[in-house]
Amino acid sequence: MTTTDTFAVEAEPYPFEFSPATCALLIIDMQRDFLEPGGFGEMLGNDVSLLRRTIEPNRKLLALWREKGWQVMHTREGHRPDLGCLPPAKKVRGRSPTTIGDPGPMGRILVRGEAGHDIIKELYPLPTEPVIDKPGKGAFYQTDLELVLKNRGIDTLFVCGVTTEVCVNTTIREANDRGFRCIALSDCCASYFPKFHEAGLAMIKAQGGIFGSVTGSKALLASLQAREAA
Ligand code: C5J
Repeated sequence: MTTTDTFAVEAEPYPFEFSPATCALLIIDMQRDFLEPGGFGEMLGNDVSLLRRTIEPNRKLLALWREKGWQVMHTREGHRPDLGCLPPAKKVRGRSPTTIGDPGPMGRILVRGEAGHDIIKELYPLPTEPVIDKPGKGAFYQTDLELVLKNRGIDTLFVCGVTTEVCVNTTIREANDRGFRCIALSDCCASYFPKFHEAGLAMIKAQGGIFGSVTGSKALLASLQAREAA
């Protein structure tokens, strides 16, 4: 297969066509503080194993994308060390004694440069893969993601990461409004709340795919292998 080929993968609500030349794998916020035991997510009482289930399917997809030479991008949610990009309204959400910017188990919480803010080692970006540092939930808000995608000729996003109902959903909505075609990989996304994961996916694909499509990594890998074997 070449990058100028077009492909179709079984998806909901209907098969999803894409061209490798104009698609990117966008991996959202697979950060240590959200996923690792002993991180901020666990400190808040969340079961991080619900998120860790996505590591292996993400790893397989990332390996395939890299092998093919297709485009990969990563995001991280976090703030400048001086917290200049942290709105007071975001800082106080949760009314927790420990909030963004405070010392946490892996350094200052959601602060750029701190250990917990970094991406987990299993999915660590290569130097050639753009990492978008975002202060908000959506990856387009106050970042140069749109510019980077347009400069690379990308019109289609395969979206993975955490959490399904927050940063993944927000990013897909933002992308759709900006004219990008999006497909979420169900087993490569997760939430601390399984029912929110299901609802997050259901919202994307409802009403004829109102702002995106949904498939699983196995279906995607199978369709690429079948195509290769043909
Ligand atoms: C993300 C969050 N990445 N849930 N953040 O979804 O606060």
